[in-house]
Amino acid sequence: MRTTAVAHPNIALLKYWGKQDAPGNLPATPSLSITLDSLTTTTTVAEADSDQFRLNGQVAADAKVLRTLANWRRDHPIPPLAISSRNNFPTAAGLASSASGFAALATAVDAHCGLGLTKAERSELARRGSASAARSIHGGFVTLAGPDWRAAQLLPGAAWPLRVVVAIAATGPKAVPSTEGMERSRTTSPHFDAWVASAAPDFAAMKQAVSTRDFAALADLAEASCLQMHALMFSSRPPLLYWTGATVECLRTIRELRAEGCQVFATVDAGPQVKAVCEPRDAERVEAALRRIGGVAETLQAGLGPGATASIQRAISANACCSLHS
Ligand code: 2P0
Repeated sequence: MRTTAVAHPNIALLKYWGKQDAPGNLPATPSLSITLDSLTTTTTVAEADSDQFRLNGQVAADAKVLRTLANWRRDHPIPPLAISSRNNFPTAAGLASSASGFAALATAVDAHCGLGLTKAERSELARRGSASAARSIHGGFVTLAGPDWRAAQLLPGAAWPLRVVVAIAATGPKAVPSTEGMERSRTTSPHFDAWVASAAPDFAAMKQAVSTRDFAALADLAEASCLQMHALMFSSRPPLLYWTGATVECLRTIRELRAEGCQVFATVDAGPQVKAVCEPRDAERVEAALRRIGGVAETLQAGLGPGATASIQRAISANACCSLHS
């Protein structure tokens, strides 16, 4: 028996950067994200003699995956697993591959081992692997906030079908992984307490902007959260600078487009990629403008996508199998 799960990355519009000084991989701040559609992580699990992990076809000694499985086994009966995971987009380059990765893994393990988890419980499992992964359990607009730190859907994607244009400025893995970077910011940036203090009112305002489909308010709040997070990164010691020159050019171009009347705003995560969130009618114009920027290797577009799902394949004979969808 094998189980395959599919999950999509999410892009935070209100950012999570920094953890609580407590067990459970709990964020220090609430966050709000959109789950994408065309970027996909597909993860298959099957029982094995010992845990094995392959990423994009290569054996990978991923300590975070093995540590997370050990953490899950404290609460759930999970046998040794052979795990094979594939991304159809660059891994570990600020495109949220750990979010879709741990959401797919939690979903595959839940279905494969018959754990019978609710979505909220699956979100908690995913969060223990990577906090942003808690949000990829759900589709559309998603919140992750205390006190339980289990993600919830705020609005389905179909209710406000925004588009996301991604400008890829570099495809290599990032210099400082997110977990290490956010711990550096928490312990060294003089602005960390101000970041945490502003999160609750910004979260309430952004929930309101999404609920009322107020694009201008969402744009202002999302750009402020993004730039405040990068200010936190710049002010860490040693500083975290994930941007390239192309990142800055994309940000400037998106500002100009907005000034010309395009319904678009920018957000950047722990990498150089720029995500332009826009109304569908402006997506082609935004993509064409970003593609012209020197240093932008490629652009891609996504819509808002669904949450993570799994299907179980039971072998009946060498040539046939049946699928059960959950
Ligand atoms: C986010 N990021 O809210 C923010 C914005 C990157 C920038 O969540 O330590 O891989 O595994 O919980 O979830 C990236 O951090 O970190 C992230 P861990 P994660 O999407």
